[in-house]
Amino acid sequence: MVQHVAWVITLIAMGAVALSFLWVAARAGEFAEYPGIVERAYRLRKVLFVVLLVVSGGVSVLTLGELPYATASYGTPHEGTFRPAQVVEAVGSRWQWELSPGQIVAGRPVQFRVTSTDVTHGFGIYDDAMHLLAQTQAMPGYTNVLTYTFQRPGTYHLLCLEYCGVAHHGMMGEFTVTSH
Ligand SMILES: [Cu+2]
Repeated sequence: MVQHVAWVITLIAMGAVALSFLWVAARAGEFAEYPGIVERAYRLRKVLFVVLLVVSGGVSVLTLGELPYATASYGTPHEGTFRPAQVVEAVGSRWQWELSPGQIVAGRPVQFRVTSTDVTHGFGIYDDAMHLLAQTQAMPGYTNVLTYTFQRPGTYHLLCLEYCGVAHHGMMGEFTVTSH
């Protein structure tokens, strides 16, 4: 039913677009009769183009300065603070998680390299209040990279987020994030 409605709306919209094209094509010659109107239209177009450039350029400069996601490294080489992310291998198997190394330091990005030895699992990282912090799929034959920076030391939990068999609900893990 919904698809039917969508199809009818699409047909009507396509018809409207086609009609407006025909209307413009039919009237294309008319405006040439008014002196100066074409030149004025071109001038307006130039002004609008410059406005568009200035606005889009400004918005780009203002919003693209910072990546909206965590970078894989900390600092930059020439700042002398470059420290690569902590790489942690995360392997899911029915019905447990294995992290190596199991020790993680707060304040530095962690690059989880997530895979599975059997079926697809959901690798979900939770804080001690059981708020989901980050997640990706653990798939056999693939390594999914998940980068996350733990801001506070403490105990964190892993839960499987994808049904993987009878003991799926018990597929939990735990790890500690230390301050240094
Ligand atoms: Cu599961």
